[in-house]
Parts: sequence; structure tokens; C-alpha cells
Amino acid sequence: MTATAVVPHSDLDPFSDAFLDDPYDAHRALRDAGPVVYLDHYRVWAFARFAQVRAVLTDPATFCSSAGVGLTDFRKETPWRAPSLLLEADQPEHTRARHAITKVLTPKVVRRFRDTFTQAAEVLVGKLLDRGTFDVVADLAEAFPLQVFPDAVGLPPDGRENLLPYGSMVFNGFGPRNHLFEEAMAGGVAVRDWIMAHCEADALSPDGVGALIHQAAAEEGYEPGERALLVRSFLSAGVDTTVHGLGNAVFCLATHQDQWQALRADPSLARAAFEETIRFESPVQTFFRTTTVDVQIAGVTLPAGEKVLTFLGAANRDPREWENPDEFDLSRRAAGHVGFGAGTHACVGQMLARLEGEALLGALARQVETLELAGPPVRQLSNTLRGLQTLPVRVG
Ligand code: OVM
Repeated sequence: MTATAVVPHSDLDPFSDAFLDDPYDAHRALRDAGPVVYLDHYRVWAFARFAQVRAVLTDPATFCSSAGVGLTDFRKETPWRAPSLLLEADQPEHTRARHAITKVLTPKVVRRFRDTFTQAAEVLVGKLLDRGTFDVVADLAEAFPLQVFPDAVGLPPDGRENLLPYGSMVFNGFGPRNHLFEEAMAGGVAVRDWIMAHCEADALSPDGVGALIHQAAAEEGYEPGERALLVRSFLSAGVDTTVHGLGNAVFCLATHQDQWQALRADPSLARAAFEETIRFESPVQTFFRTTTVDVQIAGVTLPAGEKVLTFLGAANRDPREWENPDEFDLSRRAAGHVGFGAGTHACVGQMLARLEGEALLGALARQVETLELAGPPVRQLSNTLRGLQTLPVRVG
């Protein structure tokens, strides 16, 4: 029998507004339906349980990335931008790109940013404390990464407003051509042009991470155009993700006062709070892979050349893996979640992301006594990212 005959089918649309707005009941339904589910809507295979998501991500030879990690199959359709040398590549090309980047993102370089990030976070939180009420998304979760990350990369001060719209194009671009995809891409030519121009060596300050990438990539034998594409990965993956992670973290803390009190009592829990946020409200919800061969998984054979959808956010709340998965709990061991992916493609910037989280949540814990909602949070829907559009709070 063919796999489509034996695998449970679902008519859920994981890129519909309703699903994206509140995915958790649907995640449970997908996990409970079976280890692999066929999504009739998109004709793809879906994995929502932790064990299978992890298995897919850690077998890149079978579940490849070079056909794209969104719904678009690069073998059949032209992608909206040149494929990433890092994200949308397999061995050996991926290994080479990854090597050029890990040569730069050493523990030593990451340590260099610790003081800068911490100081910037303390100053920002101090200003917001003076204001009393503010929007966490615009004034904190966006403002902080939009300052420290482009500084670290070595971008000039002007034009940084292009980073978030570009992130929106990238992360909505992984989904189907629904209204979110179209809205993100509309009028994006100027945004793309700015991003591409600022991936070039002459646009980057000589002491930043971008310049180091150009250097490391040149040593690896990459041509100038390819070196710029490696910098593009930073500008694609480094901003929207952390914005959503930081916004989700403050949202979780403001809506779980016992956990906020625990963090205040012990600001050294800031890192744990960020990690638990990535598990509990995973900023990156989904990625696709493509089967390279007929593959046996959970007792069925999936054909070669098909898209499979991994639900990172659902895996991170799978009760088969986690105790009380729907509880936001700083004291749990959240390590091992797949919010940063897993295996060879696992987030290469995760140490920088954690540093941003630790700096910002640490500054809140040290300076703020009371943190409460000052209005209804509004969700920002994205084909890939989970996060908020606005989050009004009052601090004291
Ligand atoms: C890239 C890229 C873009 C988006 C996400 C990502 C989460 C990487 O262009 O390499 O990783």
C-alpha cells in the first residue's frame, strides 16, 4: 500500500490565520493523529511529535535542505531569492559555508559582545522604566536587537529600518503564497536592494562580524558574490528571530507572574527564562525538508522527492517528551528543545541570540519590580514566526 493510504490525513491548514493565531490545539491534534500525518491542503507530510521532528532534523542526507526549507520545491519552481549558501544547502556545500561562519562566531567573539549587549540592555530598560508604560514589541523587543545586532555586524546607522521588512519577506516566504506571503513581498524591491548592497564588504565597517565573514569566506575560497551571500544569512536570520524571541519572553513573564517573581528574585535565571521561552513559544515554528530517497519512518515508506513539514513548536510541547509541556517554568531543563533546530543545521547564531536574551531579561530582572499588561497584546501573524505585533505593559 502507498503511504498516503495508511497515514492519517488532516485538512488542517498550518498557514491559515486561525492556525497561526493559536496553534496549540491543532498541534495536539496533529501529534495525536500519528507520528506522521498527510496534509491534504498542501500535499506534504507533517511531523509534530518531538521524536520524529528530531529524527528528521538530524538526518540531513535523507531529509535535505537544498530543495528549500519552505513549501517551494527549488527543483520545480524558482525561489523568490537566490538560495542561501547555508540554510538551503546540503553537504558538502553546507559544511563549507558553516565552517566559514563558525570560524567567525567563536566563543571569544561572542564573549566580546557580552559587555556591549549588557550595557545597552541596562540603558534601554532604565529609559523605559522612566516612561512607565510602553510597547514591549517596538520599544524593547525590536529596539534592542535593532541596535546591538547591526552594530555587531558592522552596518551603517542609516537604513536599518529595512531589516525587519526583509525578515518578514524571508520568513513569510517559507510559506505558501497566501495573503501573508503576498503582503510581505509587496513593494519589497527597495528592501531587497538595500539588504544586498549592505552585504558587500565595502558597506560594512572593518571591525564588525560582517567584515570577518568576508575574510573567513575569502580564506575558504569563496568568490566576492558568495561572501556577500554568507553575510545575507546574518541579515536574514539574525533580527526577526530574536525580536520574536525577546517579545515572547516578556509576554510569557508578564502573563506568568510567579515566574516573573522567580526571575526578579534571581536575575541569574535570565538565561533559563530565555531558553524556556524558546521552548514554550518557539519563535521559529516550522521548517520544511525534502526526502532524497524512499524513507521508512514510523512504519511507513515516504516516497523520495517530497516535502515534509516539521513543527518545531509542536515538538517542544509534546507530552511524550516533556512533563507539563504547557506550563511555562523557568526551573525546568528546557535544553534539548528543537526551537533552534537540531543537527548540522542547528542555529549557528544561537549563542548570540542567547546573549541578547540574557542581557535583556537580566536587565529587566535587575531594574524592574512590577511588570503588568497595560492593554491587550496583538499577535503578528507570519508563515514561520510566532510573536507579537504590540504588547503594551506598565512597569514600576
Ligand atoms: C539564511 C537564513 C534565512 C532565514 C533563516 C535562517 C533560521 C537562515 O538566509 O541563511 O535560519
